[in-house]
Amino acid sequence: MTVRVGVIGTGAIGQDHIRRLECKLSGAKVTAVTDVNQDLARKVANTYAKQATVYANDRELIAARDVDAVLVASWGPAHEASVLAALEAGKRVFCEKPLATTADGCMRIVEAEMAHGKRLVQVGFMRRFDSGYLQLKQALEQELVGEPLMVRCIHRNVESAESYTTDMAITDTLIHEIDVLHWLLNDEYQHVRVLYPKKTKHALPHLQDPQLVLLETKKGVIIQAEIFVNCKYGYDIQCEIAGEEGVISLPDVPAVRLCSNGRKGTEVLQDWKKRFEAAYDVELQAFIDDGLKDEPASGPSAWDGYVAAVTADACVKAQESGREESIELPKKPAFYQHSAATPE
Ligand code: NAI
Ligand code: NAD
Ligand code: ISE
Repeated sequence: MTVRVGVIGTGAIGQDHIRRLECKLSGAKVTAVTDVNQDLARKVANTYAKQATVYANDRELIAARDVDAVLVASWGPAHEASVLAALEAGKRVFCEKPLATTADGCMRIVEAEMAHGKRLVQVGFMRRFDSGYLQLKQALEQELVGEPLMVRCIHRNVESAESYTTDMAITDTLIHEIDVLHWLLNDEYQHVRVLYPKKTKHALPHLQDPQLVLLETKKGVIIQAEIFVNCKYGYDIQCEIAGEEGVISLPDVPAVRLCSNGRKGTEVLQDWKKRFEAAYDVELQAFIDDGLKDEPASGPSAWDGYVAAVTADACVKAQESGREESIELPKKPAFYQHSAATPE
């Protein structure tokens, strides 16, 4: 059996996902694509999925009889409408982060999915599938460092586009730490503060970069997360957890060590594509496997998307106020209590 996938948004990550569905993963085939930029959609279909039909918009793609599941990789503000339309049609949907750009939008998706009665949505929080983060999770569960006390994270990008704004440091970038850290720590966020250090000369006038986000969890763990999206030297993701009995850190990506011309060192990756390539493969294969078995979606859920959005809203509020802001979440509905791929 094959899951026939329709892809909405054929930009950077849409193309990447089409390639992995067509060439790397098993049990899937891309039968449809669309993009508001129709020329791009045609070009991408022609390059990576010649058999796919190019649709004029997301609605026509979702309605297509040869589309069993939908993958949303358009820009963030378009996600909610496509996900709600897929749910209305009763189709599985893998949605890149953010699930929606507002907490209310995520809640509308949560409500639509609960009304449908079966989990159909998986959010593209791929770090939960990354072997390094999984090793950290296992080490915490085995109590190798005892109770976690403090976390230090780094999320650096080489440079940001002109369209990237100060709030996107939270909603587009920190959103990955927001998702993965509460899952790692098995804890909930309580307060947040955002500090603005001296601004880099490489950031455009409208962008505050770097930023330092201080999150406190209900169990009292303090997280210090640096977001620096014009760091120039490379794509760098770090995470260190200090516990009562020791410290654990995210493993570095294996890379050849080169000694030459009086220097010793390794190459630094330049973007997210290679850094999380294996995690993207595993997250999408999990989505396809759930479809093949006709089981509820087991990856990061619409509720996880909602938790991330509520937390991101509080972080943006803290950016604007310069003060500590609280993060308040309603109780997790029973519908979302169990999730095989993302143990709580
Ligand atoms: P992109 O700008 O390269 O591609 C987005 C594409 O969507 C564009 O081709 C655009 O024309 C199209 N599009 C926008 N609205 C649309 C709509 N309503 N219907 C159809 N097509 C539409 O952006 P990129 O980098 O591919 O990002 C796409 C999504 O993937 C974003 O939500 C982003 O946050 C997420 N992303 C996730 C990453 C991860 O590590 N999980 C990494 C990069 C992006
Ligand atoms: P992109 O700009 O390269 O691609 C977005 C594409 O969506 C563009 O081709 C655009 O024309 C199209 N598009 C926009 N609105 C649309 C609509 N309404 N209908 C159809 N197509 C539409 O962006 P990207 O880097 O590929 O990012 C896309 C999404 O993926 C974003 O949500 C981003 O946050 C997410 N993303 C996630 C990761 C990750 O690590 N998980 C990495 C990159 C991007
Ligand atoms: C991008 O959308 C991603 O999701 C990347 O993982 C992140 O590093 C980058 O900052 C975002 O813009």
